[in-house]
Amino acid sequence: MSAYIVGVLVPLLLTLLLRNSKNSKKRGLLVDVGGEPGYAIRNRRVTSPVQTAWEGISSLAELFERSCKVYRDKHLLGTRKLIAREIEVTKDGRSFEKLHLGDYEWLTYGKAFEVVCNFASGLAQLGHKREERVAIFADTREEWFIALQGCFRRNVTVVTIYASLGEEALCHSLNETEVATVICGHKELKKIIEISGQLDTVKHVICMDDEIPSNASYVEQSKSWKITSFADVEILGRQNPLDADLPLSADIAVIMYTSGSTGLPKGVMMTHANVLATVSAVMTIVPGLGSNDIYLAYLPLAHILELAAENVMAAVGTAIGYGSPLTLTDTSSKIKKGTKGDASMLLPTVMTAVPAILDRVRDGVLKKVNATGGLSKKLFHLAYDRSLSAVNGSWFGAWGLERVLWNFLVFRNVRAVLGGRIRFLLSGGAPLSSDTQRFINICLGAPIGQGYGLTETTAGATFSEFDDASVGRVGAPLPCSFIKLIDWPEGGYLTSDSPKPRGEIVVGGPNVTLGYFKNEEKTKESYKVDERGMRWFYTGDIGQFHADGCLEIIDRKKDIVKLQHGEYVSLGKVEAVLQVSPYIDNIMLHADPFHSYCVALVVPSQHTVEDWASKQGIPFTDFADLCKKEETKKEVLASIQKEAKRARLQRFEIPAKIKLLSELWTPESGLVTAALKLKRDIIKKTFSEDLSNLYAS
Ligand SMILES: *[C@@H]1O[C@H](CO)[C@@H](O)[C@H](O)[C@H]1NC(C)=O
Ligand SMILES: *[C@@H]1O[C@H](CO)[C@@H](O)[C@H](O)[C@H]1NC(C)=O
Ligand SMILES: *[C@@H]1O[C@H](CO)[C@@H](O)[C@H](O)[C@H]1NC(C)=O
Ligand SMILES: *[C@@H]1O[C@H](CO)[C@@H](O)[C@H](O)[C@H]1NC(C)=O
Ligand SMILES: *[C@@H]1O[C@H](CO)[C@@H](O)[C@H](O)[C@H]1NC(C)=O
Ligand SMILES: CC(=O)N[C@H]1CO[C@H](CO)[C@@H](O)[C@@H]1O
Repeated sequence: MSAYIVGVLVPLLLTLLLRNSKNSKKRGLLVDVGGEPGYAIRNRRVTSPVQTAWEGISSLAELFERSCKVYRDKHLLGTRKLIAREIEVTKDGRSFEKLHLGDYEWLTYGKAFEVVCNFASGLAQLGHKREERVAIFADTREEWFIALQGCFRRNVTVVTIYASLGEEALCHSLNETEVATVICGHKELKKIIEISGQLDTVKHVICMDDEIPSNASYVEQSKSWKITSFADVEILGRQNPLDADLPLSADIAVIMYTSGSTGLPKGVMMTHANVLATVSAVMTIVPGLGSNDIYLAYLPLAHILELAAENVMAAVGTAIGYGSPLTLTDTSSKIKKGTKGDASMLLPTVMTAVPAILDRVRDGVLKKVNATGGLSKKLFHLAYDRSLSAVNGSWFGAWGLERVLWNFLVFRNVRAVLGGRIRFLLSGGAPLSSDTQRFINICLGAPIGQGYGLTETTAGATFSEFDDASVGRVGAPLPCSFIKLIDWPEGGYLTSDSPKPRGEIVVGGPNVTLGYFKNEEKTKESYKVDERGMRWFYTGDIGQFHADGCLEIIDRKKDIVKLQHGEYVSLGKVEAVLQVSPYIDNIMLHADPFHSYCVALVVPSQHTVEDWASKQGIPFTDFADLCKKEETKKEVLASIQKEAKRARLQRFEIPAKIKLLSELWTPESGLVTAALKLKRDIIKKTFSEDLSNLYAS
């Protein structure tokens, strides 16, 4: 009880004594640029976009070599030792794989450089010619990074493919880039073997795992593929070393296939200069980033956010420990009960995250707090509300002491979930809701750098600075980018809008990629070079600039639908609002010009709905059964209406009818991208019948 009293009194006193100072520093400045007229902003620290932060370094291969010399004996790559793999069978007969993982085993920068050189030599000795392309198709792991750097040392272009991409997209990307060598894990090799009949250019496969699928010999005979283990390639290279064959800055480093929301994926061509510019810029986002930091790597490396982040870490001497989304925390689904998750083993100081993951962290914490009830629940909410009003002004404001107190009393336990040492989070891939951003700020006691960028801009376009305590914005332009807004009159967004200029976001600078591989037409649609020689990428996103030069994403051209009576509905905006409801795990709003109202497909949160049903005494056999019940639909709809009201949505923006779906939307199901963004067209197709029923009923 005394902690409770201290918790109330001390903050009150502190508030009386100290005041927050509101931060209004200019983060981005107006800049005069060429090309289409618009409203352009640059980073306040540079007058022209940065190309490299290191003198004389112009490619990722050179950067890596430099780093390995400078940080020789520091840890670079860490992987957990597998102690045991167990199958756990639940009461209802379903079985789950559980892993017992040990401590991290590390490669130093010096040792990693040797391994990379060996791999590079081994790749050449296998017979892979340097003008041929390599594809890396695997989950995020140490070998992925080594293979990437190995290819760079031989000026070999790497094709990256999301591990969760469907068969058709996989075939398409391997075929289009005429890949000669595929580097993959055991699991992915099975997929590759299945589609081997359609792959005519593949000659070598390098398997990261020592176990090779049993019918691999089939493709070795029928397709005369050569399958070699990663370890053997390294040995081959060690015994037959070759000189490096370093690329130039304008050479293509990566062709990244993005899991587009529609149609077949497009390969974005990135030069070494592109990625280097992003790395040079993003490095400045995390204050003091260096060899005392530890980075937990678990997002897909085939995603530009993670690829750029790991290259940043390796450039400044940070240690990279590998994990996976399913083994992240002690309670993650693949972690054996009673053993440690990746975060509590690694004790990272820096992490990247996508909003969907942060939303889950938030929901998980709230659920746990709610379940404890009583005093600790009250204390949590008191601490949270106090911190919320304090943090609202400035992150480094005068409430530092109070924060220490709350951290000690309440949030310490929350922080422990991610190891307790996180000092910075990088978030990107999709807009983060303000609620979640605040929640993570407060509970983890760490700032979030929220970034905006696309594969086409090599991730880096804008990033919020560590001392920016605002929410819902994506920060000022990175030092490697200019950001310009241009009018989009059809959508009603103009750069002359007051008080904030609005328009389509166009990104310019050395980080803007070359375009889409073998797709001149699509490249011409979205990329333009202006009369001053600067490349610009047209994002299709709608943004507005705040007075301090920070960008806020407010819409997406494609996602705005005009209803029957002429009102515009922004699907993304409404979904973000409704997503906050505890009843909703995922939601897709649907609108079309033939109706005057919207409808929605909803995957309810199983836990919340089942809890509610139990309390109401509603009988059900399973979740699917519950989703079919009229009462459930009513309850979820009521919650939707509540959130809509809170966010002051217009009546036509609120879904009039909903359909509850009991199956989760995962990247594996193909309904969302690896970054967990909705694939609207595919969801629409999959549930077309449900949608027409919604409009019909
Ligand atoms: C790197 O490879 C590309 C494609 O094969 C080639 O055009 C380029 O000249 C190479 N760069 C160097 C420095 O050899
Ligand atoms: C692979 O590409 C070739 C041309 O490069 C094309 O003729 C063939 O149809 C493609 N195959 C598949 C399965 O996409
Ligand atoms: C490889 O084995 C799996 C099952 O063991 C089988 O389903 C598949 O058809 C086999 N593939 C080939 C190409 O033989
Ligand atoms: C928390 O628990 C209370 C009852 O103890 C319940 O009414 C409420 O909906 C719960 N909130 C969340 C977010 O789970
Ligand atoms: C935070 O500040 C804004 C204005 O700066 C204000 O509108 C909002 O109510 C504040 N929120 C809290 C929780 O104090
Ligand atoms: C590779 C690339 O696009 N390089 C361009 C980067 O931007 C500068 C101007 O900012 C151009 O001169 C380069 O050609």
